[in-house]
Amino acid sequence: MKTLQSEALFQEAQQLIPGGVNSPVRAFRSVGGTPRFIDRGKGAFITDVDGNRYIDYVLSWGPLILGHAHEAVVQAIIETASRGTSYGAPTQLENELAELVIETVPSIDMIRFVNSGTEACMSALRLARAYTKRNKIIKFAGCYHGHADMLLVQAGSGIATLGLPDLPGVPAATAADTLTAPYNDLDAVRNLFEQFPNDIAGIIVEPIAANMGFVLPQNDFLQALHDLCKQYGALFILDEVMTGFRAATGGAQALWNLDPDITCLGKVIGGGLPVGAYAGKRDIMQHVAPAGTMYQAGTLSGNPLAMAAGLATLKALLVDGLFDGIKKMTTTLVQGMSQAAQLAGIPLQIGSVGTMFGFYFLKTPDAFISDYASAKQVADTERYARFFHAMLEKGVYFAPSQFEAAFMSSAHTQTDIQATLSAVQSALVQMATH
Ligand code: KE4
Repeated sequence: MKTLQSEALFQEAQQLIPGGVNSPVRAFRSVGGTPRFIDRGKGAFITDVDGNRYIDYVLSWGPLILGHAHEAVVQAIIETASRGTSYGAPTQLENELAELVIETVPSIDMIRFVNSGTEACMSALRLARAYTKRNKIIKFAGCYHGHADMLLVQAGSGIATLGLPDLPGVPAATAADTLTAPYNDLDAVRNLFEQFPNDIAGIIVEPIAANMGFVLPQNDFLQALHDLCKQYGALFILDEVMTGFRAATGGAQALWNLDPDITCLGKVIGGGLPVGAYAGKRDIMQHVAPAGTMYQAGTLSGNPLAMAAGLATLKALLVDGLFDGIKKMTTTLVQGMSQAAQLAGIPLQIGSVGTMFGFYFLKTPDAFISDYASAKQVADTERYARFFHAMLEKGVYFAPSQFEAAFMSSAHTQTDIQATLSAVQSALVQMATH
């Protein structure tokens, strides 16, 4: 596969931008090789600057649930931009997207738009602290909620991928208010509440731990967390930046009948443009300035282009049957990959929820990954790296990290799934034999 253009651009980029990328996980550090510089995308495909074409299961890390350059999304951006790109003043588009999200996600009464998932989670925690007048928060090792100081403690995603040390640049005092527990370990959370019965403002959790790979909550873990929050007067914050409109149209909370106090959103609600949001119960959200006194602001928050892209995406996604079609495609691919691994005798832990999925190569066949410690211990990252490159060579683009999830779009077809599965089969056979 020719990669001369990507190599040249990567060389240049490394002189200009730290690590040559504007977000660490893009740098291929954990899988090796040269990151592909993408020239364009259409539907399920991306094409790099050397003309190599790939079936894309990263989809910009989740946002592009309709695939690349979807007609309705592109048209919405063009039309909106032709009237102006930003005003720093309210627009009707913000009301429309707010209304659509509130209608679709069961627990939400009010919403505030920001520009990223990081901003959404950071603001949600400030709100929980303002509302409860408490300082401590609980997060889970291996979960990632963006790069705000207090959320980098034992975080997942790029930190897990690169095996970075905890916290350069984060003051110890800040980290001290962030308590961590293993995902799926309710006793550890109970102990933290017993240790700090009146100090915990909230728990923030990914309903599917998809920044340490793909770990599902076990035995009512999430509802039990919410019950503990109620018992101790803390807020239950669901980080649905990734799972929102992906696990189900109403998010994981709709699927599993959860009723969080605050929900963080991002990715899909921006349709590929920068949008995040924190949202929740009216009496809590009314604490946010200028309605209340908890301050959060943003020059480009609610930006018309981003609102238009998000609206076009959600309107198309919510058409009857579309989401279920993507979900079926996801299930077909996951079942096929599981069968291919069994046939090749390669231990694989694979799962999906709605339109998102993830898989681990396991060092031992009987291992089961249920939290960050087991993910780091038994995930075969070497094998993942080999698989990643074998698939890249065959024109299939998965995440350049074992500790990330994968995503499906409405643009992927049965033909694409079959092509992916034949690439998976031959890659796994190749790997099993040497
Ligand atoms: P952003 O600030 O990157 O928009 O969102 C942060 C965030 C918050 N919560 C969850 C559950 C997330 O998955 C993310 C961001 N996800 C990563 C991929 N796992 C973004 C990719 C990257 O960092 O380049």
